Amino acid sequence: MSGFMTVRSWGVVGCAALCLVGTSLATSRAAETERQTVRMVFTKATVAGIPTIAVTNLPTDIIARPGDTLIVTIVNQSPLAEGFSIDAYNVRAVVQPRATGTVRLTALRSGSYPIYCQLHPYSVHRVGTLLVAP
Ligand SMILES: [Cu+2]
Repeated sequence: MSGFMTVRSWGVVGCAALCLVGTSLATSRAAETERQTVRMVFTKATVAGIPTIAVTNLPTDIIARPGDTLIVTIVNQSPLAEGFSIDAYNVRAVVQPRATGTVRLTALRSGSYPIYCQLHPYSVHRVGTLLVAP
């Protein structure tokens, strides 16, 4: 990224050629390791007079860049074991109640991938997204 900024700082002289060089440098950046922490937050709610629970991953969505490695630390604040799945990367973790787990994804590919709990997929969770974009 710093190479791109250096090229851009030369000004508008020869902008077309320089911008092409700058774009090339920007897209060929070295892969990095990105870290994200997701907290699984447990709440009690009442729906139509019926006590129920909800578990929300915060942040719900994760954004990362292609080619990078992503390390996600999952802090489970729920009194239940919770799952953390991303099918496209064969991630299917289970984090015990009040515990912390880690998943590692390498060579990220552009696209959007659902993040969900495989233990309670249809009831108490809101599905999130891993967005991989330049
Ligand atoms: Cu769950």
